[in-house]
Amino acid sequence: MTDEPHQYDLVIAANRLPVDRVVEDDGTSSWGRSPGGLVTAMDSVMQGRRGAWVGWAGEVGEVGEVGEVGEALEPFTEGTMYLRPVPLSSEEVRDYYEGFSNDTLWPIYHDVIVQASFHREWWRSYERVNRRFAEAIAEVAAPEATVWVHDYQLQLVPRMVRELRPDVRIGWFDHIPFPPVELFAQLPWRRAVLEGLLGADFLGFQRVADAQNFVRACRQLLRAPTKNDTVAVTAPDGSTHTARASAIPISIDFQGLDALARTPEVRARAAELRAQLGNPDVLMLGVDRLDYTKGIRHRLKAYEELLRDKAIAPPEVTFVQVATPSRERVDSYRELRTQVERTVGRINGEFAPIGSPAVYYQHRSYPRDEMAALFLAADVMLVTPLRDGMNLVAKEYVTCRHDLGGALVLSEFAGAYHELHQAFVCNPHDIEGLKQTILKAIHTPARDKARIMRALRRRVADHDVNRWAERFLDALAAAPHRPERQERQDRLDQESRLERQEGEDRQDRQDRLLRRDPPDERVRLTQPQRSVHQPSSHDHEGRPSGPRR
Ligand code: ADQ
Repeated sequence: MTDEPHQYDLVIAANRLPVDRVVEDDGTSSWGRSPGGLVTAMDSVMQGRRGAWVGWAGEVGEVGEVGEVGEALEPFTEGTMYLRPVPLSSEEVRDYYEGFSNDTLWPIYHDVIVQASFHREWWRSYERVNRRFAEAIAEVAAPEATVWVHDYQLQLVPRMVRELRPDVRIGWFDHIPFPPVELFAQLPWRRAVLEGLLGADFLGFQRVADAQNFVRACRQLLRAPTKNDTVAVTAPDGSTHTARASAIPISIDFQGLDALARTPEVRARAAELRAQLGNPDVLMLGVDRLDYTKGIRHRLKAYEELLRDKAIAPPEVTFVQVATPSRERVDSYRELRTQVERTVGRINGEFAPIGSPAVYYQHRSYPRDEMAALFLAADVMLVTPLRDGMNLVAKEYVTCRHDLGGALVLSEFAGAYHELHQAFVCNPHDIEGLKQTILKAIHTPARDKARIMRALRRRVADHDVNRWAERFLDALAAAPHRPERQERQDRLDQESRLERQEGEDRQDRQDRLLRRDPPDERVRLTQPQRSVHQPSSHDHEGRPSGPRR
């Protein structure tokens, strides 16, 4: 492939290119593909097409005049994909990326868990970088190509591309939540953002509520005519089109990860990890980017209280928290790191005997096989975000549990909850409820947990990342109409859900009769206990456990 313009019929645009620079021992460096579901999915949809990916390579240009960018990296080919780097200056990394994307948009789109910062120079940088992306896309896209733009860093790109290349079909996918209009309205540049997005023919969101929030924002803030999931758009030049917004939840490469977790090496490593941790009865695990949206502090608070209540104790119960370094130059992230590390120190200082930490804290990244081993080793996976677009960790955990072991504690504020609602569901703001849910995840009988795990795995296997990508591209091709395949599939999904529900209800009734569970038993914390205690089959809201919700 060469870098001749206008020849790629599928163009992906995302803030980052799917590659990382790999530095060898002798100091030479090359580009290696970064692992991840998105890349796998894009690989599969690019089969038989000429595909290009436009994004920042993570290299920072020289400090200089605003707008001056470092030496542009030459385009290159990786596997089947043509990669077109978009250069950023260090000021742009600061203003467009760390500033506007991560300190203005990120907080607003995540329920303002921390205060958003508004700076006009950040906005100008965001506009400028979005234009650079749009120009690069317009340059590589073939006539009538499909352009798929990803995420909140590139919300102005759809309209800019439309103006430059009215012949192409434009889709945008939102990896994070789209906020309710009351929060979105705080953004001083709210109109420009909505107008930017409305350059797309189709907009995909993680949840139905996100798509609805977007359509409502268009109606209320732009006074745009809307009908169900569509918005009628009139551009400044008088041209019109209809944009459609719908939920298409992202997923992971189920087959690939499942196969990895079944390898003898990963199984052996999982056993080795447990042994290194002192073979606890219960190993709890948290895996997150170190981000205030992930609810790490709430999780630690609940865990600390359980230790104080003597409901659990090391070495029988222990907790590994893996926190990937993230956005370390943004103040709120630095503060979070300090708070988390202080709390971990306090918990270990107060509750852990010498040689048996209550929390193992790992502030680093791991390769995929090590992550798979950790997932396979963990009895209870704590996914407790305060707000999360999807949360792939929840899906990765159940994918690795081919042994049907383990229990997933999942926040109802993660997009994943809408697909994995059979998990041990919690509201992370309710510390008492979170404690109860953790205990319930520990104590539910293995047979019931296996049944839940089977249902969760089935969902992820049926809705993997390839299916997500296909659904998105189908929806984009058919927009503003619903694709036929989607309508048919929705009908099938609903039928099989109803059938499954009936079967599970029957099974649950039988189980209850056999066990004669009292209908409203709660896990009690009042009796001090050394470690693991009596199982209960009901969660903190008194609902029966199992795949019913
Ligand atoms: P993120 O907020 O980055 O993504 P998430 O969905 O949890 O979050 O994905 C994180 C990924 O990083 C997972 O694949 C996980 O395994 C990996 N990871 C985490 N810690 C790691 C470590 N220490 N070492 C190695 N790998 C690690 C955004 C949105 C999410 C949405 C995704 C995809 O915020 O809500 O699910 O995009 O759309």
